[in-house]
Amino acid sequence: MLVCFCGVDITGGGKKKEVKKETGLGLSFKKDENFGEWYSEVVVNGEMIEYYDISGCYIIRPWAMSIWEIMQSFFDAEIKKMKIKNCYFPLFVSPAVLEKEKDHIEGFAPEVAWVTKSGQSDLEVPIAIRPTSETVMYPYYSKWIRGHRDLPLKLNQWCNVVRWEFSNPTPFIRSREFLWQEGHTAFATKTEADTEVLEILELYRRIYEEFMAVPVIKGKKSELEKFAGGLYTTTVEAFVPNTGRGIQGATSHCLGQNFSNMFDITFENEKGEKAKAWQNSWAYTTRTIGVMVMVHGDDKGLVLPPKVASVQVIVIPVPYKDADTQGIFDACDATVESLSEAGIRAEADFRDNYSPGWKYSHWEMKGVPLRIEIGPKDLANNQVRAVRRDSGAKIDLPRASLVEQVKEILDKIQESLFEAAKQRRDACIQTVETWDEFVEALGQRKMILAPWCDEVEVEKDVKARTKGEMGAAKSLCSPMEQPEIPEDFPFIDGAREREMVTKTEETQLNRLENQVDNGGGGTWEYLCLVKKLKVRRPEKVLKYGLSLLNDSRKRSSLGPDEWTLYEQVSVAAMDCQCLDVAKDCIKVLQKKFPENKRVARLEAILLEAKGSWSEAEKAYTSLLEDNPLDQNSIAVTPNKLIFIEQVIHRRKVAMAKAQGDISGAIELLNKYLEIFMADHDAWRELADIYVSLQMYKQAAFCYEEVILAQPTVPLYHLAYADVLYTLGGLENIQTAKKYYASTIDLTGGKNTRALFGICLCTSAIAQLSKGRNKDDKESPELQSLTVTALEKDYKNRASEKLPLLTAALKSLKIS
Ligand code: 87F
Repeated sequence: MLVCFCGVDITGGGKKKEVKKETGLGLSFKKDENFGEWYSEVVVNGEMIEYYDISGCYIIRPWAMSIWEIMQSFFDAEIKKMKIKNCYFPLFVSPAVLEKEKDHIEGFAPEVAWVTKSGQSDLEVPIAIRPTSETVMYPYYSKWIRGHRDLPLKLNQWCNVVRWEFSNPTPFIRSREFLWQEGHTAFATKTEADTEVLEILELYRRIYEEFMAVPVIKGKKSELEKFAGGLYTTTVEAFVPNTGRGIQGATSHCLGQNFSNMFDITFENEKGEKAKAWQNSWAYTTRTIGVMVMVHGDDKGLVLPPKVASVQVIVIPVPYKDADTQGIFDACDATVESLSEAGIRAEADFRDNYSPGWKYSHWEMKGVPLRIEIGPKDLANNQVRAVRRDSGAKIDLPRASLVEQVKEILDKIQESLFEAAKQRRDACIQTVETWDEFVEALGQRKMILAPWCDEVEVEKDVKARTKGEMGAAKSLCSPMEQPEIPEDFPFIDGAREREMVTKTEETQLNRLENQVDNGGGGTWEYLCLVKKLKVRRPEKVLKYGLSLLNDSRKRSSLGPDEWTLYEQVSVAAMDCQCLDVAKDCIKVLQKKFPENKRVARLEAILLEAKGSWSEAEKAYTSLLEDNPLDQNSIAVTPNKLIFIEQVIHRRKVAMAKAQGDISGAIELLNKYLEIFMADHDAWRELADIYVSLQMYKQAAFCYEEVILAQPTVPLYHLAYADVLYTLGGLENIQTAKKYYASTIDLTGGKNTRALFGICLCTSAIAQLSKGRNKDDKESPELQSLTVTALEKDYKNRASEKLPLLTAALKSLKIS
């Protein structure tokens, strides 16, 4: 998977500007010289924005509002086709509901604006102004959704929201109040929600590409950058070449069941069971307009794509002293009329206090796509002169075919604005393979496509490492359309667990595997798929990979992929203990890439596989020495960007474990964790080792770290609770009980082991707190609730074992 990266934080000119009276004489800043100032000037002189006396708030003038309305009509009609209905919820949020969502609001809290007074008197309870409407709407979703027939519930509202931004306000791009549409939908199934997320994302792409003529990349946000309250976030990302920054265009989130949990949005399904709704939310804002201005504007001012321009054609009379002024004016009128009749938005500028030259600059500043000039010569020749705003090209058009030709030109302008913007953007995309290339591209203000693993810690680390002049790098998205990876020697990290494989992928894999097994061809595709999906098929890879490598004609037809295959086969061979084959493959790679660290690592793994422990250790150590921590030490793989030391340290741990050297493994892991504290996998591994050695105290400490890093994985809560319970003691058992409870919470009430854990804890606490003060004691209601839940679970899933449970509970003295 490749991911788009770029420096963070798009900057326009935010400060309140010394606003000049508009003279029509042009801009005082050039786009390429002072982009921020240019932007502020262009939105003001183009009559889109007026600055206001509250920082971060702007007046949207009709010239910009009409663009918003055009997009609004498009989007509104499209969502209505999807049976989404408009509604309007209040602007104000009570603190009580806001609090309900506090976990995800937490990071946003400083941006929430509050009303604290009416007149001179303080309000009894301050009320918040909506920064987004989840908390406003979802309590009513909970009320309105009862049964499966109430679903789907699909609402949208067009409104304003307030987010008290502190960083550099910029008109349209980052303002404290902005306009948006926010869609909030609820479904009975995840599949329906997933489908809608993408349908909406496609509409957002169309807004940018078809209306704003701005190319965007559709993709999925990383775990770090997604909306924390949701399950996953999809996005359209635009790019502003002048700043070298990507900019989030619009987002469509699948919220999963997080909010239905929080707000109790449940329904009775067809089977009569209680189920939680699956929710989405999605929004685009007036930022669209700012991005469009940034992408297309030039040193003469705005450049509007015809599809969103409220005036597509401006007709300007050019009378000379002795010319037939009335004739020219009439021709202008007639031109506007025939264009308007054909549905083209045309106007004439008859003002007599401005010269034609002044008017040219004025309408250029406002970005009108096409100017039509009509002077005496045009009148005589029964033609008009058309001038394109985007290219400045001048074309004489016979009046007889005016409408068709203007239509055609407007279409061409729309198209070429998009094409030109795409070319400029594409020229700024850089695919990188190494950390050095990454840093270099970042310095050149490129949008970077980098191999990526989507691990929060790695992204945080990339951010930390790139802090500096350019602004730390953050990921924009993982594009949905993945380019071919142009690597001549990709690297497979065999040590990693495989990623999730979807049902479709699995079907495809099995189909291809059958085909290859039955001699139906497709060997190379099969090997590629195995690699792509990171599934383990060492025997097959070995068999079919070797069949390709041993056939010199087939092998050479692979081109640079030959090396990939050698590597894939060598890893598979080691997995199958065919060490001679592995050795041969690695030899070929050594010859081709003599200094390559990845090959060196393969050699080290081979030594390890052969049981040459001390040599392997030496090899790893020398790899580590070549790669001191503070140097550029990110290793790039086709699928992930990871730190080579990290890989090697972990490898050394694996080696110690394989040798049965458990205390060595513990020592290595502890050392490793001193450096890579955020590697929760390593904490988990260490915890498991401690549990196997019955060193529960140490294990508990490790699980605390694991849970800190991944607070929503029920398995870790359960493991931690088990360890604490085993440790014993009132305090530990009380904590254990909390963690059993959170396991139940996180699994939606479906964890029998945790339910039983609660019973155990309850019983133990009752024993341990005999004679203690009341607070330490267990409430009988909680006991009976858990017992009931457990019994219900047994009844549903293994009713024949119910007597066993009853007996067990009895022995615990809690039934
Ligand atoms: C600022 C203040 C308070 C973003 C905020 O993207 C809360 C928030 O929840 C907040 N800034 N967000 C995330 C908004 C998520 C989501 N809401 C509905 C969307 C689409 C529309």
